[in-house]
Amino acid sequence: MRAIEFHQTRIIPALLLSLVTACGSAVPDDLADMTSSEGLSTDPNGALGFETTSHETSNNGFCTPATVGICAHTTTGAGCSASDGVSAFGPFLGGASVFAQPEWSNGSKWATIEFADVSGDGRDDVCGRGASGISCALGSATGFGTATIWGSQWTDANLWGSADNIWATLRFVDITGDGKADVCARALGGIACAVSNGSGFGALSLWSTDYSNARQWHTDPSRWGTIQYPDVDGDGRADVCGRDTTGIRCAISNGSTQFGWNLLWSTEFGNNSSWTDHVDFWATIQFPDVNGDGRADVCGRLTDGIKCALSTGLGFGALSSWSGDFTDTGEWYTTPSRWGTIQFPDLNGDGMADVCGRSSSGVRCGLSDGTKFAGTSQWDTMYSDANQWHHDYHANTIQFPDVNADGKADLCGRSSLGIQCSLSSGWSFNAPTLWTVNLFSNAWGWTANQYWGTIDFPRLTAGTCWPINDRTPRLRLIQRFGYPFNL
Ligand SMILES: [Ca+2]
Ligand SMILES: [Ca+2]
Ligand SMILES: [Ca+2]
Ligand SMILES: [Ca+2]
Repeated sequence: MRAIEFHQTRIIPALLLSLVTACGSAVPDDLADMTSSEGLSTDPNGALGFETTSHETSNNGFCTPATVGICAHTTTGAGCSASDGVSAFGPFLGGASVFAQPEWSNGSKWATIEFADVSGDGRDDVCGRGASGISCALGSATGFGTATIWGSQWTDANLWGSADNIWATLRFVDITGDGKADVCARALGGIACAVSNGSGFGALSLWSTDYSNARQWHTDPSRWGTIQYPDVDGDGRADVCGRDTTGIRCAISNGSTQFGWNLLWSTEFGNNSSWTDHVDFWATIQFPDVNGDGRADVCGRLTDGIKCALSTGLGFGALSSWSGDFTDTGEWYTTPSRWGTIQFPDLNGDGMADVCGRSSSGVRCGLSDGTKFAGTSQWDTMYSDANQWHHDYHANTIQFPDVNADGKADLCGRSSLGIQCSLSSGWSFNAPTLWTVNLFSNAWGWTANQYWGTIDFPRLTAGTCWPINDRTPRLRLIQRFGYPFNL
Protein backbone atom coordinates (compact mmCIF):
# COMPACT_ATOMS: atom_id res chain seq x y z
CA MET A 1 0.00 0.00 0.00
CA ARG A 2 2.99 2.26 0.32
CA ALA A 3 2.91 3.57 -3.19
CA ILE A 4 -0.75 4.42 -2.98
CA GLU A 5 -0.33 6.12 0.36
CA PHE A 6 2.46 8.18 -1.13
CA HIS A 7 0.06 9.10 -3.88
CA GLN A 8 -2.69 10.13 -1.48
CA THR A 9 -0.37 12.15 0.64
CA ARG A 10 0.67 14.23 -2.30
CA ILE A 11 -2.57 14.59 -4.07
CA ILE A 12 -5.28 15.06 -1.49
CA PRO A 13 -4.17 18.43 -0.11
CA ALA A 14 -4.39 19.88 -3.60
CA LEU A 15 -7.91 18.56 -3.92
CA LEU A 16 -8.85 19.83 -0.49
CA LEU A 17 -7.47 23.22 -1.28
CA SER A 18 -9.43 23.35 -4.50
CA LEU A 19 -12.58 22.29 -2.67
CA VAL A 20 -12.13 25.01 -0.10
CA THR A 21 -11.63 27.68 -2.69
CA ALA A 22 -14.56 26.34 -4.67
CA CYS A 23 -16.84 26.52 -1.64
CA GLY A 24 -20.44 27.10 -2.59
CA SER A 25 -20.40 25.44 -5.96
CA ALA A 26 -21.54 21.88 -6.54
CA VAL A 27 -18.85 19.62 -5.18
CA PRO A 28 -19.32 16.59 -7.44
CA ASP A 29 -18.97 18.79 -10.51
CA ASP A 30 -15.83 20.41 -9.16
CA LEU A 31 -14.33 17.04 -8.42
CA ALA A 32 -15.14 15.84 -11.90
CA ASP A 33 -13.69 18.99 -13.36
CA MET A 34 -10.52 18.68 -11.34
CA THR A 35 -10.25 15.03 -12.25
CA SER A 36 -10.05 15.91 -15.90
CA SER A 37 -8.17 19.18 -15.68
CA GLU A 38 -5.51 17.87 -13.34
CA GLY A 39 -5.08 14.65 -15.24
CA LEU A 40 -6.15 12.44 -12.36
CA SER A 41 -8.33 10.21 -14.45
CA THR A 42 -5.54 7.66 -14.76
CA ASP A 43 -5.43 7.23 -11.01
CA PRO A 44 -6.03 3.60 -9.98
CA ASN A 45 -7.82 4.85 -6.90
CA GLY A 46 -11.01 5.99 -8.56
CA ALA A 47 -12.65 7.39 -5.44
CA LEU A 48 -9.59 9.28 -4.35
CA GLY A 49 -11.26 12.61 -3.87
CA PHE A 50 -13.94 11.13 -1.63
CA GLU A 51 -11.49 9.28 0.58
CA THR A 52 -10.28 12.48 2.15
CA THR A 53 -13.16 12.52 4.59
CA SER A 54 -12.57 8.98 5.84
CA HIS A 55 -8.93 9.50 6.78
CA GLU A 56 -8.04 11.24 9.99
CA THR A 57 -4.89 12.65 11.43
CA SER A 58 -3.14 11.29 14.49
CA ASN A 59 -4.42 13.89 16.87
CA ASN A 60 -8.03 12.79 17.25
CA GLY A 61 -7.45 9.28 18.57
CA PHE A 62 -9.45 7.56 15.84
CA CYS A 63 -6.48 6.14 14.03
CA THR A 64 -3.06 4.67 14.68
CA PRO A 65 -0.10 6.77 13.57
CA ALA A 66 2.71 5.21 11.59
CA THR A 67 5.91 4.55 13.50
CA VAL A 68 9.24 5.82 12.28
CA GLY A 69 12.44 4.15 13.44
CA ILE A 70 16.13 4.68 13.07
CA CYS A 71 17.87 1.78 11.38
CA ALA A 72 21.44 1.04 10.33
CA HIS A 73 24.05 -1.55 9.50
CA THR A 74 25.89 -2.58 12.69
CA THR A 75 28.76 -4.82 13.74
CA THR A 76 26.24 -7.62 14.40
CA GLY A 77 24.08 -7.22 11.28
CA ALA A 78 21.39 -4.56 11.09
CA GLY A 79 18.87 -3.17 13.51
CA CYS A 80 16.37 -0.48 14.39
CA SER A 81 15.05 1.58 17.26
CA ALA A 82 11.43 2.69 17.08
CA SER A 83 10.39 6.25 17.87
CA ASP A 84 8.17 6.60 20.93
CA GLY A 85 6.43 9.40 19.05
CA VAL A 86 7.47 11.98 21.62
CA SER A 87 11.14 12.35 22.51
CA ALA A 88 13.17 9.14 22.17
CA PHE A 89 14.04 6.11 20.10
CA GLY A 90 13.43 2.94 22.13
CA PRO A 91 15.43 -0.27 22.52
CA PHE A 92 17.65 -1.24 19.61
CA LEU A 93 16.46 -4.49 18.05
CA GLY A 94 18.98 -6.27 15.84
CA GLY A 95 19.11 -9.33 13.62
CA ALA A 96 19.98 -9.93 9.98
CA SER A 97 23.33 -11.29 11.14
CA VAL A 98 24.41 -12.08 7.59
CA PHE A 99 25.40 -8.40 7.27
CA ALA A 100 27.90 -8.87 10.11
CA GLN A 101 30.13 -10.99 7.88
CA PRO A 102 33.51 -9.45 6.88
CA GLU A 103 32.30 -9.22 3.29
CA TRP A 104 29.91 -6.41 4.27
CA SER A 105 32.74 -4.10 5.37
CA ASN A 106 33.47 -3.63 1.68
CA GLY A 107 31.99 -0.39 0.33
CA SER A 108 30.50 -2.00 -2.75
CA LYS A 109 28.56 -4.31 -0.42
CA TRP A 110 27.47 -2.29 2.63
CA ALA A 111 26.61 0.72 0.48
CA THR A 112 23.82 -1.34 -1.14
CA ILE A 113 22.18 -2.05 2.23
CA GLU A 114 18.77 -0.44 2.22
CA PHE A 115 15.63 -0.53 4.31
CA ALA A 116 12.54 -1.12 2.18
CA ASP A 117 9.28 -3.03 2.48
CA VAL A 118 9.91 -6.03 0.23
CA SER A 119 7.25 -8.20 1.90
CA GLY A 120 4.45 -5.62 1.68
CA ASP A 121 3.29 -5.71 5.30
CA GLY A 122 3.89 -1.99 5.88
CA ARG A 123 7.08 -2.54 7.85
CA ASP A 124 10.42 -1.89 6.18
CA ASP A 125 12.78 -4.85 5.82
CA VAL A 126 16.54 -4.84 5.18
CA CYS A 127 18.23 -5.92 1.95
CA GLY A 128 21.69 -5.68 0.44
CA ARG A 129 23.70 -7.12 -2.44
CA GLY A 130 26.64 -9.37 -1.60
CA ALA A 131 28.89 -11.66 -3.62
CA SER A 132 26.26 -14.39 -3.73
CA GLY A 133 23.33 -12.17 -4.61
CA ILE A 134 20.73 -10.06 -2.83
CA SER A 135 19.96 -11.00 0.77
CA CYS A 136 16.90 -9.72 2.64
CA ALA A 137 15.78 -10.10 6.25
CA LEU A 138 12.19 -9.31 7.16
CA GLY A 139 11.37 -6.83 9.87
CA SER A 140 9.15 -7.76 12.80
CA ALA A 141 8.21 -6.35 16.19
CA THR A 142 11.21 -8.17 17.66
CA GLY A 143 13.79 -7.09 15.08
CA PHE A 144 15.03 -8.51 11.81
CA GLY A 145 14.79 -12.24 11.15
CA THR A 146 17.34 -14.43 9.46
CA ALA A 147 18.36 -13.18 6.03
CA THR A 148 17.73 -15.35 3.01
CA ILE A 149 18.78 -14.98 -0.60
CA TRP A 150 16.03 -13.07 -2.43
CA GLY A 151 17.90 -12.50 -5.69
CA SER A 152 20.26 -15.33 -6.62
CA GLN A 153 21.14 -13.85 -10.02
CA TRP A 154 22.62 -10.57 -8.68
CA THR A 155 26.06 -12.09 -7.95
CA ASP A 156 29.62 -10.89 -8.28
CA ALA A 157 30.10 -13.73 -10.79
CA ASN A 158 27.44 -12.05 -12.95
CA LEU A 159 29.40 -8.77 -12.71
CA TRP A 160 26.95 -6.94 -10.38
CA GLY A 161 29.87 -5.87 -8.19
CA SER A 162 32.17 -4.97 -11.05
CA ALA A 163 31.78 -1.18 -11.21
CA ASP A 164 30.24 1.61 -9.17
CA ASN A 165 28.21 2.64 -12.22
CA ILE A 166 26.47 -0.74 -11.70
CA TRP A 167 26.28 -1.51 -7.96
CA ALA A 168 25.77 2.08 -6.81
CA THR A 169 22.57 2.31 -8.90
CA LEU A 170 20.88 -0.59 -7.07
CA ARG A 171 17.58 0.48 -5.47
CA PHE A 172 14.64 -1.24 -3.82
CA VAL A 173 11.63 0.50 -5.34
CA ASP A 174 8.03 -0.42 -6.08
CA ILE A 175 7.80 -0.51 -9.87
CA THR A 176 4.59 -2.57 -9.92
CA GLY A 177 2.63 -0.46 -7.41
CA ASP A 178 1.53 -3.40 -5.25
CA GLY A 179 3.18 -2.12 -2.05
CA LYS A 180 6.07 -4.55 -2.23
CA ALA A 181 9.46 -3.05 -3.05
CA ASP A 182 11.10 -4.57 -6.12
CA VAL A 183 14.77 -4.23 -7.10
CA CYS A 184 16.34 -2.38 -10.04
CA ALA A 185 19.87 -1.45 -11.07
CA ARG A 186 21.72 -0.26 -14.12
CA ALA A 187 23.28 -3.14 -16.06
CA LEU A 188 25.53 -3.07 -19.12
CA GLY A 189 22.46 -3.36 -21.35
CA GLY A 190 20.09 -0.97 -19.52
CA ILE A 191 17.95 -1.04 -16.38
CA ALA A 192 17.46 -4.54 -14.99
CA CYS A 193 14.74 -5.25 -12.45
CA ALA A 194 13.23 -8.16 -10.54
CA VAL A 195 9.75 -8.05 -9.02
CA SER A 196 9.05 -9.04 -5.40
CA ASN A 197 6.47 -11.74 -4.76
CA GLY A 198 6.57 -11.07 -1.03
CA SER A 199 9.07 -13.79 -0.22
CA GLY A 200 11.63 -13.43 -2.99
CA PHE A 201 12.51 -11.59 -6.18
CA GLY A 202 11.45 -13.15 -9.47
CA ALA A 203 13.63 -13.57 -12.52
CA LEU A 204 15.78 -10.61 -13.43
CA SER A 205 14.82 -8.97 -16.72
CA LEU A 206 15.69 -5.86 -18.68
CA TRP A 207 13.01 -3.20 -18.03
CA SER A 208 14.73 -0.61 -20.24
CA THR A 209 17.38 -0.91 -22.90
CA ASP A 210 18.26 2.73 -22.41
CA TYR A 211 20.71 3.74 -19.65
CA SER A 212 23.09 1.20 -21.24
CA ASN A 213 26.82 1.28 -21.82
CA ALA A 214 26.07 1.48 -25.53
CA ARG A 215 24.31 4.78 -24.79
CA GLN A 216 27.21 5.97 -22.66
CA TRP A 217 25.43 5.93 -19.31
CA HIS A 218 28.49 4.33 -17.66
CA THR A 219 30.93 7.05 -18.67
CA ASP A 220 30.27 9.70 -16.07
CA PRO A 221 28.71 9.82 -12.59
CA SER A 222 26.82 12.95 -13.70
CA ARG A 223 24.76 10.49 -15.76
CA TRP A 224 24.52 7.17 -13.88
CA GLY A 225 24.70 8.92 -10.52
CA THR A 226 21.45 10.76 -11.24
CA ILE A 227 19.37 7.66 -12.01
CA GLN A 228 16.37 7.58 -9.67
CA TYR A 229 12.92 6.00 -9.55
CA PRO A 230 10.32 8.71 -8.94
CA ASP A 231 6.64 8.29 -9.82
CA VAL A 232 6.51 11.04 -12.40
CA ASP A 233 3.04 10.29 -13.76
CA GLY A 234 1.42 9.75 -10.36
CA ASP A 235 -0.02 6.27 -10.96
CA GLY A 236 1.55 4.75 -7.84
CA ARG A 237 4.25 2.90 -9.74
CA ALA A 238 7.89 3.98 -9.63
CA ASP A 239 9.25 5.11 -13.00
CA VAL A 240 12.89 5.72 -13.96
CA CYS A 241 14.58 9.05 -14.70
CA GLY A 242 18.15 10.20 -15.20
CA ARG A 243 20.23 13.04 -16.58
CA ASP A 244 22.23 12.77 -19.77
CA THR A 245 23.91 15.50 -21.81
CA THR A 246 20.64 16.47 -23.47
CA GLY A 247 18.56 16.88 -20.31
CA ILE A 248 16.38 14.72 -18.05
CA ARG A 249 15.00 11.50 -19.49
CA CYS A 250 12.20 9.44 -17.98
CA ALA A 251 10.51 6.15 -18.82
CA ILE A 252 7.15 5.16 -17.35
CA SER A 253 6.60 1.78 -15.69
CA ASN A 254 3.87 -0.33 -17.28
CA GLY A 255 3.43 -2.03 -13.92
CA SER A 256 4.51 -5.53 -14.89
CA THR A 257 7.28 -5.95 -17.44
CA GLN A 258 8.99 -2.78 -18.56
CA PHE A 259 9.58 0.95 -18.56
CA GLY A 260 8.24 2.52 -21.75
CA TRP A 261 10.06 4.79 -24.14
CA ASN A 262 12.84 6.72 -22.44
CA LEU A 263 11.82 10.23 -23.48
CA LEU A 264 13.42 13.61 -23.00
CA TRP A 265 11.24 15.08 -20.22
CA SER A 266 13.29 18.28 -19.92
CA THR A 267 15.89 19.88 -22.12
CA GLU A 268 17.26 21.60 -19.00
CA PHE A 269 19.87 19.91 -16.81
CA GLY A 270 21.91 19.01 -19.92
CA ASN A 271 25.39 20.28 -20.51
CA ASN A 272 24.32 23.79 -21.44
CA SER A 273 24.44 24.97 -17.84
CA SER A 274 27.59 23.10 -16.89
CA TRP A 275 25.64 20.40 -15.06
CA THR A 276 28.24 17.77 -15.96
CA ASP A 277 31.21 19.56 -14.48
CA HIS A 278 29.81 20.24 -11.04
CA VAL A 279 28.95 17.48 -8.59
CA ASP A 280 27.36 20.18 -6.41
CA PHE A 281 24.84 20.68 -9.24
CA TRP A 282 24.07 17.23 -10.68
CA ALA A 283 24.22 15.36 -7.36
CA THR A 284 21.48 17.62 -5.97
CA ILE A 285 19.01 16.59 -8.69
CA GLN A 286 15.98 15.06 -6.98
CA PHE A 287 12.36 14.36 -7.82
CA PRO A 288 10.13 15.73 -5.03
CA ASP A 289 6.45 16.55 -5.57
CA VAL A 290 6.73 20.28 -4.94
CA ASN A 291 3.17 21.20 -5.92
CA GLY A 292 1.36 18.29 -4.28
CA ASP A 293 -0.45 16.92 -7.33
CA GLY A 294 0.86 13.38 -6.90
CA ARG A 295 3.33 13.62 -9.74
CA ALA A 296 7.04 13.81 -8.90
CA ASP A 297 8.66 17.00 -10.19
CA VAL A 298 12.38 17.69 -10.71
CA CYS A 299 14.59 20.09 -8.74
CA GLY A 300 18.30 20.78 -8.55
CA ARG A 301 20.81 23.37 -7.38
CA LEU A 302 22.54 25.76 -9.78
CA THR A 303 24.92 28.68 -9.16
CA ASP A 304 22.14 31.04 -8.12
CA GLY A 305 19.83 28.73 -6.20
CA ILE A 306 17.28 25.93 -6.49
CA LYS A 307 15.52 25.37 -9.81
CA CYS A 308 12.45 23.17 -10.31
CA ALA A 309 10.26 22.05 -13.19
CA LEU A 310 6.76 20.62 -12.66
CA SER A 311 5.63 17.30 -14.08
CA THR A 312 2.61 17.29 -16.35
CA GLY A 313 2.54 13.50 -16.31
CA LEU A 314 3.94 13.53 -19.82
CA GLY A 315 6.97 15.76 -19.34
CA PHE A 316 8.46 18.50 -17.19
CA GLY A 317 7.46 22.11 -17.79
CA ALA A 318 9.83 25.04 -17.94
CA LEU A 319 12.62 25.18 -15.37
CA SER A 320 12.17 28.14 -13.06
CA SER A 321 13.84 29.59 -10.01
CA TRP A 322 12.24 28.27 -6.79
CA SER A 323 14.76 29.69 -4.29
CA GLY A 324 17.45 32.33 -4.47
CA ASP A 325 19.07 30.72 -1.42
CA PHE A 326 21.51 27.76 -1.55
CA THR A 327 23.78 29.74 -3.90
CA ASP A 328 27.46 29.56 -4.79
CA THR A 329 27.82 33.00 -3.21
CA GLY A 330 26.50 31.42 -0.02
CA GLU A 331 29.22 28.75 -0.40
CA TRP A 332 26.81 25.87 -0.97
CA TYR A 333 29.17 24.43 -3.62
CA THR A 334 32.06 23.78 -1.27
CA THR A 335 31.39 20.40 0.34
CA PRO A 336 28.86 17.52 0.56
CA SER A 337 28.30 18.63 4.18
CA ARG A 338 26.43 21.56 2.59
CA TRP A 339 25.11 20.70 -0.91
CA GLY A 340 24.77 17.01 0.02
CA THR A 341 22.25 17.85 2.73
CA ILE A 342 19.79 19.58 0.37
CA GLN A 343 16.54 17.64 0.61
CA PHE A 344 12.84 18.17 -0.02
CA PRO A 345 10.79 17.15 3.04
CA ASP A 346 7.22 18.30 3.67
CA LEU A 347 7.78 20.47 6.73
CA ASN A 348 4.23 21.72 7.24
CA GLY A 349 2.22 18.70 6.11
CA ASP A 350 0.40 20.38 3.23
CA GLY A 351 1.43 17.71 0.73
CA MET A 352 3.84 20.00 -1.08
CA ALA A 353 7.53 19.15 -0.65
CA ASP A 354 9.57 21.98 0.86
CA VAL A 355 13.35 22.50 0.77
CA CYS A 356 16.06 22.36 3.45
CA GLY A 357 19.83 22.24 3.57
CA ARG A 358 22.64 22.73 6.08
CA SER A 359 24.69 25.92 5.79
CA SER A 360 27.75 26.72 7.89
CA SER A 361 25.46 28.35 10.44
CA GLY A 362 22.68 25.76 10.61
CA VAL A 363 19.74 24.40 8.62
CA ARG A 364 17.88 26.71 6.25
CA CYS A 365 14.48 25.86 4.80
CA GLY A 366 11.79 27.32 2.57
CA LEU A 367 8.12 26.31 2.26
CA SER A 368 6.62 25.50 -1.11
CA ASP A 369 3.61 27.50 -2.19
CA GLY A 370 3.24 25.37 -5.30
CA THR A 371 5.20 27.78 -7.49
CA LYS A 372 8.31 28.54 -5.43
CA PHE A 373 9.95 28.09 -2.04
CA ALA A 374 8.78 31.28 -0.43
CA GLY A 375 11.04 33.10 1.99
CA THR A 376 13.86 30.64 2.59
CA SER A 377 15.17 31.35 6.08
CA GLN A 378 17.17 30.03 8.99
CA TRP A 379 15.10 27.28 10.66
CA ASP A 380 17.91 26.16 12.98
CA THR A 381 21.24 27.44 14.31
CA MET A 382 22.51 24.33 16.13
CA TYR A 383 23.59 22.08 13.23
CA SER A 384 26.44 24.51 12.49
CA ASP A 385 30.10 24.15 11.60
CA ALA A 386 30.87 25.65 15.01
CA ASN A 387 29.06 22.67 16.57
CA GLN A 388 31.12 20.25 14.41
CA TRP A 389 28.35 19.46 11.94
CA HIS A 390 30.72 20.00 8.98
CA HIS A 391 32.07 16.45 9.47
CA ASP A 392 30.49 14.11 6.94
CA TYR A 393 29.68 11.58 9.68
CA HIS A 394 27.45 14.21 11.23
CA ALA A 395 26.25 16.42 8.34
CA ASN A 396 25.48 13.65 5.89
CA THR A 397 23.29 11.77 8.32
CA ILE A 398 20.87 14.72 8.42
CA GLN A 399 17.43 13.62 7.28
CA PHE A 400 13.85 14.75 7.81
CA PRO A 401 11.70 11.92 9.21
CA ASP A 402 8.41 12.68 10.94
CA VAL A 403 9.44 11.30 14.33
CA ASN A 404 6.40 12.51 16.29
CA ALA A 405 3.84 11.50 13.66
CA ASP A 406 2.10 14.86 13.31
CA GLY A 407 2.49 14.99 9.53
CA LYS A 408 5.29 17.57 9.68
CA ALA A 409 8.78 16.34 8.75
CA ASP A 410 11.27 16.88 11.57
CA LEU A 411 15.05 17.32 11.53
CA CYS A 412 17.30 14.52 12.79
CA GLY A 413 21.00 13.78 12.53
CA ARG A 414 23.84 11.95 14.25
CA SER A 415 25.75 14.17 16.70
CA SER A 416 28.86 13.02 18.55
CA LEU A 417 26.62 11.80 21.40
CA GLY A 418 23.98 10.03 19.31
CA ILE A 419 20.89 10.83 17.27
CA GLN A 420 19.39 14.22 17.94
CA CYS A 421 16.08 15.47 16.57
CA SER A 422 14.39 18.85 16.32
CA LEU A 423 10.62 18.91 15.84
CA SER A 424 9.07 21.01 13.10
CA SER A 425 6.43 23.53 14.09
CA GLY A 426 5.67 24.16 10.44
CA TRP A 427 7.74 27.33 10.39
CA SER A 428 10.89 26.45 12.39
CA PHE A 429 12.63 23.64 14.25
CA ASN A 430 12.72 23.53 18.01
CA ALA A 431 16.02 23.12 19.86
CA PRO A 432 17.51 19.66 19.29
CA THR A 433 17.27 17.00 21.98
CA LEU A 434 19.09 13.69 22.17
CA TRP A 435 16.81 10.83 21.08
CA THR A 436 19.29 7.97 21.74
CA VAL A 437 21.68 7.19 24.60
CA ASN A 438 25.20 5.95 23.74
CA LEU A 439 24.05 4.15 20.65
CA PHE A 440 25.09 5.93 17.42
CA SER A 441 27.70 7.98 19.34
CA ASN A 442 31.26 8.64 18.23
CA ALA A 443 32.46 6.73 21.29
CA TRP A 444 30.60 3.65 20.08
CA GLY A 445 32.29 3.68 16.67
CA TRP A 446 29.67 5.37 14.53
CA THR A 447 32.20 7.60 12.73
CA ALA A 448 32.98 4.63 10.46
CA ASN A 449 31.49 4.95 6.97
CA GLN A 450 29.91 1.50 6.91
CA TYR A 451 27.79 2.35 9.95
CA TRP A 452 26.85 6.03 9.76
CA GLY A 453 26.59 5.78 5.97
CA THR A 454 23.63 3.40 6.29
CA ILE A 455 21.62 5.43 8.81
CA ASP A 456 18.04 5.77 7.64
CA PHE A 457 14.65 6.46 9.17
CA PRO A 458 12.35 3.74 7.85
CA ARG A 459 8.73 3.04 8.63
CA LEU A 460 8.32 0.34 11.27
CA THR A 461 4.52 0.26 11.29
CA ALA A 462 2.22 1.55 8.60
CA GLY A 463 -0.48 2.98 10.83
CA THR A 464 -3.94 3.90 9.60
CA CYS A 465 -3.80 7.69 9.62
CA TRP A 466 -3.63 10.14 6.81
CA PRO A 467 -1.39 11.98 5.90
CA ILE A 468 1.32 10.71 8.19
CA ASN A 469 2.04 7.43 6.40
CA ASP A 470 4.45 9.03 4.02
CA ARG A 471 8.15 8.40 4.34
CA THR A 472 10.76 10.93 3.30
CA PRO A 473 13.25 9.53 0.79
CA ARG A 474 16.52 8.30 2.21
CA LEU A 475 19.75 10.07 1.39
CA ARG A 476 21.36 8.74 -1.74
CA LEU A 477 24.94 7.49 -1.63
CA ILE A 478 26.10 10.39 -3.76
CA GLN A 479 24.58 12.88 -1.28
CA ARG A 480 26.30 11.20 1.65
CA PHE A 481 29.74 10.80 0.08
CA GLY A 482 29.93 12.97 -3.01
CA TYR A 483 32.03 11.55 -5.83
CA PRO A 484 34.45 9.84 -6.23
CA PHE A 485 33.26 7.64 -3.37
CA ASN A 486 35.66 7.17 -0.49
CA LEU A 487 34.13 4.07 1.01
CA1 LIG B 1 4.48 5.87 -12.45
CA1 LIG C 1 4.05 17.53 -8.86
CA1 LIG D 1 4.98 21.66 2.52
CA1 LIG E 1 6.76 15.96 13.06
